[in-house]
Amino acid sequence: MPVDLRSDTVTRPTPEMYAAMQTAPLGDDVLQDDPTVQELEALAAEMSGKEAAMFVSSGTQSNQIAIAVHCERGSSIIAEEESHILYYEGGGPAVIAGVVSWTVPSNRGTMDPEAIEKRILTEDIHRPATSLICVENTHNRHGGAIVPIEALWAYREISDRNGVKLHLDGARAFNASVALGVPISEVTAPFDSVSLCLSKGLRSPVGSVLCGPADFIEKGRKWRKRLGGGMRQAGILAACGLVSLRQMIDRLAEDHANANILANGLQGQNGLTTHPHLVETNMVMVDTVAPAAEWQARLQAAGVWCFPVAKNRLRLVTHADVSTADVQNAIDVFSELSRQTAR
Ligand code: TLP
Repeated sequence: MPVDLRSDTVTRPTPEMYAAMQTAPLGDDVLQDDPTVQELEALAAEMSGKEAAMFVSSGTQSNQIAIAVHCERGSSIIAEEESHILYYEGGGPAVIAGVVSWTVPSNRGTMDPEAIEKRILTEDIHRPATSLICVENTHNRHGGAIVPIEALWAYREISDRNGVKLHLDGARAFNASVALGVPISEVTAPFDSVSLCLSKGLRSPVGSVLCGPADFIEKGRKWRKRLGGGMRQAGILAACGLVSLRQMIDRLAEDHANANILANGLQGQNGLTTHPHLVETNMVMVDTVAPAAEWQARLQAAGVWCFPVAKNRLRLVTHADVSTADVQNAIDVFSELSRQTAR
């Protein structure tokens, strides 16, 4: 079996999930009478401390619905320059909501509040006025880095002062909550809306939840339908989401520990640089002297799967289907390839 470190999205459903799928009471969620979806939405709203929630097909759909609801066409959003919303969502903000995107650089995902405030455009006949600030926590392209809670509250202050909304791409917000040892509601509290993924570290096969005020979620339902995201007997998937939220959160600590072992095991290997002290959750970024695509191909041939995220950078992600023994195996494979490189 290969050691699959490509993403925490690759996990297979657990036996509890298969059992829950078989027995979940179902309805038609477009007609809003699927009890299992309703149960999941109520639980997600309660855990995130928001009024309401909506089950959606993916993290991408969740973020894009949030932007479309918060923003008038021709207005603008501010997002971190390496954010998933801008980097990996197919230009969704321009195509779907019709907004201009301004970027702000960051220190490993944490934007300087002043830099955000400088980017805010007030209403004027010329300007695409700012509607929304987007934050990603943990931050994917910054290697699973945590944006500290104090920074989140600083963003809230700016939002309030300028009358703009604040959205969290919390695809991996549970990783932040577990690593910080705080309930998820502390990570989500500063935000107007929050997207939480069930199909990353939490092992569901499909699905995310978008959480926020009741009127925001109501408008979101129309956007979800418009985007083709109205799912019928969706309770079969929501049943897995309930298992995710009830049983899969605490175990994320194991993924974090494995990422730490991995980073320490790779440190100092020839042709590679890792920074174990920067590993805060379940990702390890490895800088390579040779092109990352070459490393990827050699690793794949040796049974270790991962993705390059830049010309000379590989991303390794730990998750429930990667054990500590698998991590050790991956370290040994890297070690052998790195010795060959040295010869
Ligand atoms: N990220 C995927 C890829 O799209 C890169 C991954 O393997 O990490 N927000 C963040 C921060 C994400 O990392 C992802 C998925 C999403 C949103 C989108 O979620 P999905 O894949 O459910 O649309």
